[in-house]
Amino acid sequence: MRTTPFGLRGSLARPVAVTVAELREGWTQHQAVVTFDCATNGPQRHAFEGPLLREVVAAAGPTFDVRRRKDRSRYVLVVTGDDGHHTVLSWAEIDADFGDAPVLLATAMDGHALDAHGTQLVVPSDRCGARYVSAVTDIWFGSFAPMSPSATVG
Ligand SMILES: Nc1nc2c(c(=O)[nH]1)N[C@H]1C(S)=C(S)[C@@H](COP(=O)(O)O)O[C@H]1N2
Ligand SMILES: [Mo]
Repeated sequence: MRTTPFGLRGSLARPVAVTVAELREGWTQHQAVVTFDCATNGPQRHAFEGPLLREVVAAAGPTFDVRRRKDRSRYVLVVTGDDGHHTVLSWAEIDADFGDAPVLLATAMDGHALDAHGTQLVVPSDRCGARYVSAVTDIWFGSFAPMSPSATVG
């Protein structure tokens, strides 16, 4: 069980450690009732509550040029759980100008507070459960350059 905060790091002006209590108090809470499927456990239905991931990351000061959509479209997030399970989202999936997915960092599941367990990533648009990372320990935000740039970017 986790009582420690998760780290929010990467290309951010203000990298921070954030507790579930801070997620609850610092941002508007959104609700999502979701059904996701798992190859081994079958379908699951849960009610989650928590802030939008994009609002929590925005508060940490992403270093992209917020006025330029092409710049924003190059960023990704890597979300890691305490067992090492990790998954990737693109910033564009959750950016209101692109996919606008209401991805949450849950503070409660089915009415039970997640303070002791740690926050859980909630991806309501996913049909598969794999990205519902629980007991989150780290979120990394940043971008990659293509390994062998073959064209001028800009
Ligand atoms: N930290 C962590 N979160 C995780 C996983 C995991 O292995 N570790 N498995 C994912 C998968 S594959 C599914 S289907 C959902 C639900 O898994 P559960 O039935 O074990 O709760 O949790 C997701 N979140
Ligand atoms: Mo799964």
